[in-house]
This record gives sequence, structure tokens and C-alpha cells, in this order.
Amino acid sequence: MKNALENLARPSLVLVNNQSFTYDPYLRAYPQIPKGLALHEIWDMLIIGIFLGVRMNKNYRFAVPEKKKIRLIVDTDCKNEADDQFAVAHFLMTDKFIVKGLIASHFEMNHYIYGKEKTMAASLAEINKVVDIMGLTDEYEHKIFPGAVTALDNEIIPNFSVIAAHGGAEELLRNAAPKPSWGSEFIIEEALQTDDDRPLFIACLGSLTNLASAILARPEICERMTAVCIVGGPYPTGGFEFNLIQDIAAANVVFSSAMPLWQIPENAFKQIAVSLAELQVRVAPYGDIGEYLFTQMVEFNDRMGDVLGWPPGESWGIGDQVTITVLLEEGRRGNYEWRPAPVVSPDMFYVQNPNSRVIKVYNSLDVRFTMEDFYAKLMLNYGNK
Ligand SMILES: [Ca+2]
Repeated sequence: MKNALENLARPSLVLVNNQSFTYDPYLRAYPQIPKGLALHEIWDMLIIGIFLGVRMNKNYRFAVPEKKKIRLIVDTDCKNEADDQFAVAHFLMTDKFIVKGLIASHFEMNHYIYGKEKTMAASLAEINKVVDIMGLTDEYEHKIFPGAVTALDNEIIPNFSVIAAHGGAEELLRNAAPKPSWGSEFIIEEALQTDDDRPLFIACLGSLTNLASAILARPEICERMTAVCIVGGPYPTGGFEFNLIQDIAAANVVFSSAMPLWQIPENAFKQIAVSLAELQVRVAPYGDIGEYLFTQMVEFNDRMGDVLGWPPGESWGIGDQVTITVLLEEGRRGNYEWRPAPVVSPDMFYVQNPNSRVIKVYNSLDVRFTMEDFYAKLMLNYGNK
């Protein structure tokens, strides 16, 4: 297997690699977005922007009205299995989204391939790889950030029963400590900036550590952005779910916070099922990115050949893309309900917290809308390559 860290040799990330992803809150040494630009730099960016715009949108015979675009941060455990890569490609081909940054999440509860405290680095390398293959390296060079290496390390979980008994969002937030990273710092920076008042969303496709850390460090960001999270088992009971087990404490922070939350639980996100034959026909022929998305999924499927439980063999629950679905579709579709945010128990069951705020919980998602939009964008942007 190729070393997942080799892609970190890109100049903008050498510092990250050398520092082994440790974060020094005093140095604040994460890649800075330039605040002031010389005239020739602005001209260069305009030329690059025009070039990229033509390349990415040359066959879109429509334009998304500027006022209907949204700012977006994508937080992804990109190398965990094989579907985040599809979602990243879908986000970057969608004109409604102004992708301000991509953050790498850890998946430490599934560290067996990459090793302990190396899963975030694997995600970071994979985000860079997908962006490079799509030909967008220059556009996103300063927009890809390492997240936390491990989950929150606080005492929320052991204290859960006490916290739940006291109805406690406030107690949860008081007991939790953030795990700062360049990713969580970027969330805060983007949420608190005042230059662009278009709505800000964060799509969380993996563990919630980075979002929870940002909330704990600067709770005022909750008034300035909305979270769309693929997390949790089906209601009303909950139970095991992969993203949730990565950091149950972080999920409790997000549920208990004041940030508007659209939760997509497992019974909803698993509805986006595709077959490998479908992907061979609809994805693999379209550019280097189409070939990569398909082959990396087939390789992962082969690697898991002796694991009987999952994946099923020739299909995939391509769940991460539902974050795109809910941000693109009409809001009055009625495929969700409003529920009081629960507290999550150590075994991932939902415990009702009658004092909590309400969150939007999706119960169904449109597979046709999701996948046809993705296939069409892939064909329009990479059909001749
Ligand atoms: Ca994921």
C-alpha cells in the first residue's frame, strides 16, 4: 500500500508534516489566507479564476444567482472508506457552494490501516489527492486544513448519567474542553468574519471533533452558521453509528449547543445506495477523477473481501453525498421532522432531554436527485477528458 503521508510533500503542507500535526495555540501556525494583495496578485487571481470558471462551468447553461449561493466548509474523514471522495468531488463541482475550506477529520476508532493518531493525516492527504486529480490544486491550496488528531479528551462520557439527569446542555458544555486544530481555528475565523454575509454552513462527513472544538472555544459562532451532520442511529432509540462512535463527546457538544443543526441519521443517509456496475458506467469513464473514484472504491471493496459484515460485495451506501442533497433540494419537501436534541449515551442511544433546543432530523432522501446531479456534473465537467 502506498504511504498515505507521501502526498503531504506539497510545499504548503511541509510545515504541517514536520510538526507532526501538533498545534501550538500561541504560534497559530496554520496556513494563512492572504489578507492583503498587491495589484498584480489580484490580476493573477482574476486570470486564474476566469480560467477555472471556464474549465469547471463551460457546459453549465445556467448560473446560480449570487444571492442564493452559500458559503460552505466541508469537514471530511476522507480516507476512512471510499465514499467521502465522491462527496468532495460533488461539492467542488456545485456552483451554489462557495467552498471556503476543507478540513480533515480523524477516524481513530478505525485506525487499523493507518495507525493510531495517523487517520487525520490520511484524510488530509486524500483531500489533497482528490483536489489535485480534479485539477483544482491552485484554487484550494490555502483552503485545506488539518483537523484534530484524536477525539475530545474530557470526562463527558463517564458523567453522562449525571448530566442527563440534570437536563444538561449547559453542564455538558461546561465540562468539555476543546481540542484546537488548524481546522477548528478556520471554522471560527470564517464564522466570525464580516466581509461576506451569505449564509455559512458546515457539512460534517465524519467525526464531530473539529466542529465541537470550535463551538467550545468560541460559542458565539453558533449564531453565525448552520451544521449539517451525518451522524447517529435511527430515532427514537439511536444505537451504533460509525461517525458517532468516533467522538461521542463531540456529538454531545454539538447537540447541546445553540448552533442550528440538520442531523442526517443512518437510516436516512444509507438510502443513497449505488451498485459498482452503476459506477463503472456512470463515473469511471469521466476524466481522471471519475477513474480514480471508481477504482479506489473497487480496491477498497477487494481489500475488505474477507470481512463478511460490510461492504456487501457489489454495492455501496454512498452516504456522505446526502449533505449535498439537503443543501440543494427544496426546503419544503417535508422529508424531515423537528425533534428535541437528545443526549447521546456511552453506548450511543438517545436519551430525551426535554429542556433542549429542537433540531431538524431527516427521515428520507432522494437518491435520484442526488446521484443524477452528481453524474450530470461529472459528465459536463469531465466528459471530454
Ligand atoms: Ca465520511
